[in-house]
Amino acid sequence: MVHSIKNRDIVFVSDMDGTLVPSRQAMPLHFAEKLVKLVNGFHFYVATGSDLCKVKEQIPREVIDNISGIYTSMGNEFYVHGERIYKNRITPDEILLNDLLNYRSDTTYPHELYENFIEIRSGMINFSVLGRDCPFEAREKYQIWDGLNKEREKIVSELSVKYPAYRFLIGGVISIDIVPNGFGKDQIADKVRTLHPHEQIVFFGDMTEEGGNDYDLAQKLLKFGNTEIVTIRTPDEVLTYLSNLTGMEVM
Ligand code: M1P
Repeated sequence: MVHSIKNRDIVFVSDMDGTLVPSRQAMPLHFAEKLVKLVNGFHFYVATGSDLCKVKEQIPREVIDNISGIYTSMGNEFYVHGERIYKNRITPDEILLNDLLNYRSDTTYPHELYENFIEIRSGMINFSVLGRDCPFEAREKYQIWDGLNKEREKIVSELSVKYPAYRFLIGGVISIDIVPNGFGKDQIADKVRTLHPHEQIVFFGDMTEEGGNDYDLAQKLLKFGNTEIVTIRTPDEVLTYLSNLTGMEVM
């Protein structure tokens, strides 16, 4: 059984927040067990805007140890079984950082704000007007408010015009991922295609539409060809897809 799966020559690449787990939540153990069974014999990579610290909070060790690798911080770091293979560095633009401070002080969001609102990661910045150190209830409250008031969309469209050398992307539910051109998730397409020049690549992502932080990666993979993009609405859809493909009943 495992032998026939290995011969299928498919490589999976999957976003994390909103795709394998609801944003910033931990993967339940029963989900992790099913995922490990379903991807046994395949190459499976995680491609996330988040950093390793958050990945470890959300993805059980059993999954991390059994998949091919994890691209974190939009592909600016790469880990295999927890060991770092490379890391990119950038020097954040001071004027841009100042603009982010102004968006934070000028927000019309009517509730409490929290700390850690500019998180500088390898090769990228994550900006959240609300602040990353918020409790889950505040995250939900901001998500609803932002859905009505479009604060993140407005920031993205203004900053995209002012800083054409950067990409501003909505990934999760409270923040914006910011990368200099060339340091975005699309770099993961180059890396995975180089590692697997002939295999079919299947990409799972929830933000594959234009403006979402999976879009550039999806488009680059499509450009290389021999790729399927699977837009995910809930993590169970990943298991259903894998289950249908492998013929394994694990639901
Ligand atoms: O992958 C994109 C982002 O997903 C989450 O965003 P939020 O906190 O806005 O829901 C986080 O994991 C964030 O770190 C990540 O960049």
